[in-house]
This record gives sequence, C-alpha cells and structure tokens, in this order.
Amino acid sequence: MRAEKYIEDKKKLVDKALDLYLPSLNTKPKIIHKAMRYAVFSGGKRIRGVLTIAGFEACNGIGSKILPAAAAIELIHSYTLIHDDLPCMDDDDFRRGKPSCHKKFGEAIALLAGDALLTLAFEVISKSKDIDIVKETAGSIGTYGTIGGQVADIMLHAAKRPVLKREIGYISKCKTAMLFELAVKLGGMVQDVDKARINALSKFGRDIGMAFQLVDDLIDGDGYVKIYGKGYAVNKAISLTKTAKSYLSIFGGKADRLIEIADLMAGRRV
Ligand code: GRG
Repeated sequence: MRAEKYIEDKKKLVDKALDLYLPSLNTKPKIIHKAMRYAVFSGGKRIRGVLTIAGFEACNGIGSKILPAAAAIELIHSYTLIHDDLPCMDDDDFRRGKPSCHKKFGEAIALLAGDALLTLAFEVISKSKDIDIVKETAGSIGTYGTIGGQVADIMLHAAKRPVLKREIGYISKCKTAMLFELAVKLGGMVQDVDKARINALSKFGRDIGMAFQLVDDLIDGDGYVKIYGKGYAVNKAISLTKTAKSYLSIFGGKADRLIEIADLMAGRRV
C-alpha cells in the first residue's frame, strides 16, 4: 500500500472517531457544538492523528483501541488553531480556506469552542484508562509545551524586534514539534511498549515536527527562512528528517509507514 493511500485510509478512521466523540449538531446548546464541528471538519489533513496510528502499528498495535488517542490529538490541534486565529492572537480571518471559527460564530463562541475541544480531548484520552497517557498529554500541551511556545511567540511580537536564533528554536519546538512528538509517542504508550521504543518514537516525532515547521516557514518565507535563509532551512529539514528516521531502526520493517510519512512531510506532500 502506498503511503498516500495509507494516510487517506487512516484519516477516514480518525474522522469517523471524531464524528463519534463530538456532540451532535442537535445537542444543546447547539451553537457551541456547531462551532466545534465547524472547526474540526473544515478540511484538516489529520497528519498528527495518522501518525498516532502509524506509531501504534509500528509497535504491533492492531484494531481500534488507538482511535481515542488519535482523535484526541486532532481535537487538541483544532483547539490551538481556533485560539491562534482569534483577534487577540494571530487575528486570522481564514483557516483552511474558510472563515475562521470566530469570523463564523463570533469571538466568545469561538473561544469557548476551543476550550470545549480541549476539554473533550481529555475526556476522550481518558478512555485509555492510563493516567500516564493523560499526564503526558497535559505536559506536552501546557506551559512547558504548546502554550509556552505560543506565549514566547506573542511576547516576541509585542517586543517588535527581530527573533533571535535561540528563540526560534524554542518557539518551534514548543508550538509545533511537541504535539507531533506527543502524537507519535501515544501510539507506543497505548501499546504499552518498553522505554527504548517510547524514546525512539518521541525523538522521531520531535524531529519530524521541527522539519514540519521548517517546511512551513519555507512555504511562508517566515521564521527560520527569515533568520537563516532558504538554503539553511531546506538542508535542516532534510537532515532532521534523516535523523528522525534513524531512530526507528529499533522497529525494523514495522516502522516503514512512519518513515514514508516523514518523507512525504519533508516534501509537504501530505
Ligand atoms: C495554545 C492557542 C495556542 C496555540 C498554540 C499550534 C499553535 C500554537 C498555533 C497554531 C498556528 C501555527 C502557525 C502552528 C504551527 C504549526 C502549523 C503549521 C499548523 C498547521 O498544521 P497543519 O498544516 O493543519 O497540519 P491542518 O489544517 O492540515 O490540520
């Protein structure tokens, strides 16, 4: 099976799980559930959720028990996008080519939809009945992770000065790479594999997350590209992807899907 087909198939599973876990449009108060579903089902690639499944399968996982973790990762991702688009943050009118959540539903409902997606993510992830999974998730997306990165980014913009090299590394790691790291790692945690395998998945996830940010900066001509130039960003994305893949030798052929997804991400063909 080609990697693109694999991603397409797993994306469908993630979408189905999201549809199952999200309250229906008829559930009261309808407006918030409409906003949550609008934000989640607006055309995301689901690459993080697919990576959770691929990480699980690299650890010999089969079946649907990974779907709560994969769905929770995408619920968290959607929450960050809603909040990031708000006027008090990036102030973006569009997301995935459609009006952003606050443009469609107003700021208050968009803010609460983000909060509700984050809350739902923890309800869903708790289905694993593994407190370490819940703890790991909280740690990766709190002030030591995603929120920390967002704060640093906001402070930097407020300071109205060029970003320093050490700052861009911290922001990219926290804002982007830590969610990728969590996504892949949860695949191993749901399978309850040994520490060596969890570490390998973590390092792989973090490096492909950093590469993802570099590719994003190359597309936008922003971030790393502004500081280090295009050539550096291209080479760094390539070398991070290579290093990421090297961590997976412990899994043998079982990690082929993760390797193929990393290559597609580096070429931004997913
Ligand atoms: C804690 C509010 C808050 C924000 C955290 C993640 C984040 C910081 C902000 C989101 C915006 C941003 C520029 C993130 C960098 C990573 C990135 C390019 C996200 C978009 O990911 P894709 O391309 O999105 O996978 P889709 O639409 O496919 O789901």
